[in-house]
Amino acid sequence: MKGKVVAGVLAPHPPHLVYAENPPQNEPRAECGWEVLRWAYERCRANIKALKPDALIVHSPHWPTVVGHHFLGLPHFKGLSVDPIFPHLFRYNYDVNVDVELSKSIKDQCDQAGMSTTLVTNPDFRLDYGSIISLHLINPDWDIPVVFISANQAAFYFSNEVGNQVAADVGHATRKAVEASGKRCVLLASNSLSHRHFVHEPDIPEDMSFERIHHHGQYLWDMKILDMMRRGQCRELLDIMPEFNEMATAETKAGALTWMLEALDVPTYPAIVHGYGTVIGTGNAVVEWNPSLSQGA
Ligand code: 2X7
Ligand code: FE2
Repeated sequence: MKGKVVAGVLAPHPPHLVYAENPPQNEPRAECGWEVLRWAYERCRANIKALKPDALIVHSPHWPTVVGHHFLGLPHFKGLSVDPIFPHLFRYNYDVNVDVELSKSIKDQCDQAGMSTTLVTNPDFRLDYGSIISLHLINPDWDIPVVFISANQAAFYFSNEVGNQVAADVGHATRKAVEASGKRCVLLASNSLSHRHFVHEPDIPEDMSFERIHHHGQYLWDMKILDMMRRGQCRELLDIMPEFNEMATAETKAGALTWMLEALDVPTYPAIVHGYGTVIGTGNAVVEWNPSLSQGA
């Protein structure tokens, strides 16, 4: 049977969201915080769980690689993930099962397309916090095998246009590998939208009286992008992605959203925006592309 990308999620990874959920894996404790985004994740999580996917595939800016893309080549990783900027919010004990077969077949498809790839076989390799956070928020039970894809830094070393193309190429390779695998997969683009953030934090990090967008221009850009998603204008969105990255200092610069939209074959049906909220001034949205739920898909 032909495999399929059954859904894609824009799954932002501010560590604050895991902190505020107080899961047993995370050491720090919170009182509350960022509820609108966390409730958005709750709704999205239910839809994704109902699909019963065979694997979750995540692309994260916090696994940056300069030479090509890297993939996990071992079935199991266990360790402590600490956010280097917010260690008081995120010290998370992870225990992750990898779909190595799928990981290697995406790598092979990238190789065949002429890209440079590396397979990670160091059992002590520390998994990036962006991937861990998005995966936790979509599936806190951790009962679905995962594939991690690193973020090549072409946008930073060359240009936003080159970065967008590289991410698109990995998206096409991912789709081919999923189809050949016979598996039903959900993709997670692990990133915020606009990404300028405040450099001071309140004494109580979850004090929501301090939480707001960093500046209005950033908010306007986020709303434009979300409006395009809701209208099914993903091709147009990909066309302006380089400008969005520049103007909103967007975290999409590292390629996760482009990768996912291309792997979804550039949806023309409306996305489900579960919610938007700021985290220390950055713009974040939980958005789902799920053809089984969207009219016109
Ligand atoms: O990595 C992040 C992020 N993307 C957004 C907000 C705050 C912290 O970390
Ligand atoms: Fe981030």
